[in-house]
Order: sequence, then C-alpha cells, then structure tokens
Amino acid sequence: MGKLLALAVLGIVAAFLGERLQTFRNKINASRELEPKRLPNCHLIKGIEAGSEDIDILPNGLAFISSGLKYPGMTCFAPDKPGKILLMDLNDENPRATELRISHGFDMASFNPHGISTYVDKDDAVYLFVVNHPQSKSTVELFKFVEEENSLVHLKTIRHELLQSMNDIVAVSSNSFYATNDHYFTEHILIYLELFLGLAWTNVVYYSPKEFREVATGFYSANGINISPDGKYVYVVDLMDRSIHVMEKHANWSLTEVKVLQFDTIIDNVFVDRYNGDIWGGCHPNGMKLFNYDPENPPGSEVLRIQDILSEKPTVTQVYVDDGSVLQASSVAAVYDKKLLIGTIFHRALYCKL
Ligand SMILES: [Ca+2]
Ligand SMILES: [Ca+2]
Repeated sequence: MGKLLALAVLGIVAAFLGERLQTFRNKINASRELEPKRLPNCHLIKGIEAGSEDIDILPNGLAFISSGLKYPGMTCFAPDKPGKILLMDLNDENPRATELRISHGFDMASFNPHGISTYVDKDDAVYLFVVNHPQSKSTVELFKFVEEENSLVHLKTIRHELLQSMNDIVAVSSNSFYATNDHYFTEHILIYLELFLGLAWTNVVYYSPKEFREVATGFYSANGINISPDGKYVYVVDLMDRSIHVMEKHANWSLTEVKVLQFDTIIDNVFVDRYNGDIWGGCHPNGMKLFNYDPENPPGSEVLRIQDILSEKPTVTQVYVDDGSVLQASSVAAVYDKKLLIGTIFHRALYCKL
C-alpha cells in the first residue's frame, strides 16, 4: 500500500512538473521561428557592443541609451566593465553615440544601468531616471542632464524594500515615477522557481518623496513601462504573459486596468511616440534562445508598432525581424522624425531611417 501511495504521489508530481514545463516552454515561445523582415536603410551603431537595453528620446531628438547591463542569468559581453549612458543626436545626418560623463562622487565602478526614463521640467531642465543594479541590488539613480557639458549630474539614489527587482521606470515629474519589479524573489533559485511555477506576483510601484506604494500587481513578470502623451494611461508590459496592460492613471496616482492586449511575441520595453501616441515594442521572438544563449543559434530581434491602443481594434504592425545574424535580443525600439533606434539587452544597437 505504501509503495502504491508513493508511486501515485510520484506520478502526480511528475505530471505537474511536465505540465509546468510545457506551459513554461509555450510562454517563452520555445519553438517559435520567424522569417527575417529587414528594413532597407539600417546600420549598426558604432561603439555599442555590450547592450543598449533601454532608450528614451527627448522632444528635441536627443536619445539616451543605457548600455552594459549585467543581469543574473543573462549573457553579458563585457562583464568586467561598468555600464554607461550614451547620447545620440537624431537631428544629425550621421548621428554618433557618445558616452555621457557622470559627475564626481557617483560610484561608476558598480554602475549597472537597466531601464531609463527622461523627464523635461517646466523650466526645460532635463532629468534622467536610471534603474541601477549595483552589487545585484536595485536602486533608482536620478541625474540632471547638462547638455553643454555632455554630462549627467547625480542628484540622488533611491533605495527601498519595494524596489526589490526593478526592471523599468517611467518618470511622472522631476522627482516621482512608476517602476516595475520583474521578479518577486531576489534569490536566483527562487526566481527560477517563480518563473517555472508561473507565479503572478510581480508589481508596479509608485514613488514620490512623500509616498512609496504598490499600485498594481498580479503580473508574471512586469517589465517595460511607459505613459501616453496626455499622461492619462500607463502601459505595463507583462513579459512572461506576452501582454501589455493599459492602466488608467488617477489623480491620486493609483492605476486601474482598462484592457489587456495579448501578443505572439515577448515584448520587453515599450516606447511611446509623443507625437501620435504609437507604442513601439522591442521584442524577443524566442525566449528559449534568450535564456539559453548559443552563439551558433542566437536569439533574434523583433519590433512591433501598436497604433490606436485604446480603440476596439488596435493596429499591430511587425516592423522588423532579424534571426540574430544582425541584431540579437532586441529589448527596445524608439522613434524620432522617421528614424528608428533598436536596442538590445547585451548585443549591439541598430539605427534605421524609416
Ligand atoms: Ca524605459
Ligand atoms: Ca526591460
């Protein structure tokens, strides 16, 4: 009887694990292959070899690029070098990426930038919010951009227990933001378990100097976050669910869900075109290739444009696809004046004229 019971329990556990594994493989598009769909006027950006995970562009065409992310379980081509913030002027005929100097006193050695967001204040002062992972922790670094000096002045570091595993951020004033946590746990083994079991425990938090609180939860892995040009809606990507959640923003900064859009591909960060409200997503066509990096069969890249997201039938256009032979692991796509920048978690970055 004891043996029968043990066998039954084993059978149930095996069936459960098998089902979880299959669900996980489906979620990450483990067997998805796409035909390349390249754009005619593109080139790789000189000087970006170790990632360009997130990009934000000012109304005047200056693009900020976070580069050099070291993320647990993810490939990194420059593990010993600190990360950096690059600047590109998209008004130039042949824009170049240059590294921004960061003011003295900031710990550059442990700089590990991830999601970023810019904010232009009423006095035209430009602030850059950066998700940082010094010593594998999560902080937000707030900088002021000084264009004449090509530099960032570090204003403050924000640490909080609600920022346990930050991924992306969207500024809503010069000192407040929404941010996503992409995992509930912080220990590696528990992170894998969380993903494998499909626990929807990650969240969005709101920060201002006066308050810090969770404003949305129930995401498998909250990732990219951005805001509509009129400031009424916040877009939250659930990477493991392959979805974008459209959230209405209220006067007290709370968020309520308006709708959820499902996609075939795994969206990472989202950029919002401030002129027409279009949403651009940097996507991972096949998550298995991303998590199990093989240089012989690298992860590809995919870019989606989503128009009229609030309408009954948003238009979703696949703008770019690559099998990884040009660009690997795209995480962001950002546009300005018919120019497209595609950034990646750990690989290069592409500049295209549309
Ligand atoms: Ca961002
Ligand atoms: Ca991200």
